[in-house]
Amino acid sequence: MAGNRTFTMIKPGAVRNGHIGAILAHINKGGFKIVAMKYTQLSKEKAGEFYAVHKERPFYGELVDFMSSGPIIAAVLEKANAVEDFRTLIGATNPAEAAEGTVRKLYATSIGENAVHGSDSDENANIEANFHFAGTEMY
Ligand code: FUP
Repeated sequence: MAGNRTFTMIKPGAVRNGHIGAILAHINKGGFKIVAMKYTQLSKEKAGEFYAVHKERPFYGELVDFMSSGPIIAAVLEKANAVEDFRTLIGATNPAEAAEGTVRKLYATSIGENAVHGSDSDENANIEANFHFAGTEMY
């Protein structure tokens, strides 16, 4: 059975470009309830840990530098079929390939600076939510 929670980050580029409010409104209009949220900045070490699965990829260093370059919004979202529906809402990893009206099509500037993160499985949603939030911070 598909889970009902996913984890997202509004990445430093979208925060710098003033898109926090528009992206949160888009998420709410998409039917997601915010069950946890914080405005925070990842250290290089924490960003490296979060993206450890990409350690061997050529873009890993740039990804870690970018994700620790400024504040982010981290949030846990709730909706039926949350992981899949949120990935539909945000669009393809590369904004050039993202569907019209998706968050990445509207607010991302490149594949590396692609506005938002969305978990890719229920298992990772749970791991990522717990990476950023204590159980008592999720409502
Ligand atoms: P997604 O699940 O859509 O966030 O995409 P991935 O897990 O494949 O990639 C994670 C992050 O790595 C992306 F958000 C941006 C970065 N990335 C690149 O910079 N270049 C690439 O070719 C692929 C990913």
